[in-house]
Amino acid sequence: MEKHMAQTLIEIDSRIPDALRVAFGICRPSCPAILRGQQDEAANFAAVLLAPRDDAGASDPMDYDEAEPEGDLGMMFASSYIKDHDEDAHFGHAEAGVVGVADGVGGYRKKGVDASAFSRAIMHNAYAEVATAVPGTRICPRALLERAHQMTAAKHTPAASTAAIVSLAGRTLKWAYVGDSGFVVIRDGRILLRSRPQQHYFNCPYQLSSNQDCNRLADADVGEVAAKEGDIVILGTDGLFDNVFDDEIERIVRMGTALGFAPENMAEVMAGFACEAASCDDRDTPYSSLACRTQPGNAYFTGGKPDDITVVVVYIVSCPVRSQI
Ligand SMILES: [Mn+2]
Repeated sequence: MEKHMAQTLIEIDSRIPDALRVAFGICRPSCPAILRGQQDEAANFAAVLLAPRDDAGASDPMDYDEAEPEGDLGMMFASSYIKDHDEDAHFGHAEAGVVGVADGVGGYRKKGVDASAFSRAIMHNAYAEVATAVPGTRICPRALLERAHQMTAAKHTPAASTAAIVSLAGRTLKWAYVGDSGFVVIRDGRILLRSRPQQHYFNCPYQLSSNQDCNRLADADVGEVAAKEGDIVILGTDGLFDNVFDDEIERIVRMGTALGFAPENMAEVMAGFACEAASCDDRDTPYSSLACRTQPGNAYFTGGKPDDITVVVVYIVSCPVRSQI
């Protein structure tokens, strides 16, 4: 079953490398300022790790003929969850090769409804389906999301939720999502592909609920891509993607990879960085950029969006790994 990581911000904060902090221009609000000498040291370290990639020697994709090894790939994953209103939910099952996130629509809170009810139930039901499936079953994210939605709606569960599920079926990554919970697939330090948020209008994502008039699975964005060993999938709610730009995600992943981060470290640092960005009021974020582009009167809006932040980090590995959170 999903496990809400009960880390405190201070715990996560202590594990964000100073080099990353310096490189991204964020300060540590809860700790003494880094001394100048240490800052220079951290900046130099960051410069080495975060140097722009030299693509001059990159191979032409059309020349790609590296022999792919036989056999299935596996996934290792870990999650980090930093609560705000505590309306996000997630699950994962390494043996089945599937992870998911959901984000309860906060508007229900104002109506006196438990805004986490649908997000938690749909992730619970998705996990229950996976856990009771015949071992070796290849999970179709769309079918799983549809089944979990049906089970959740059948009980007239209140509120609504966005959701995203990614699976590894053999050597293929598959996905399905509704709304602005999403994912990126990173290969060789670069985003290979990413989900595109589905919104009715600014800050109103597509959402699943028990109401038949709401969005349905027919609205889900689905797809698949051939996976490779070494690929990294970052699954997250909008608490991540509204506060962290794609190039920042790439740099954090490159730095974490260079430092030999396990998925746990990568998830914590990614979530911790998103949390700091969310609380800044003088940084550009994806949220502020979109607000500036689409909302009249917000031409100079800066800052992040405080929110629940869920990050699930998946490493694609050469052989199935039997572990789970
Ligand atoms: Mn959210």
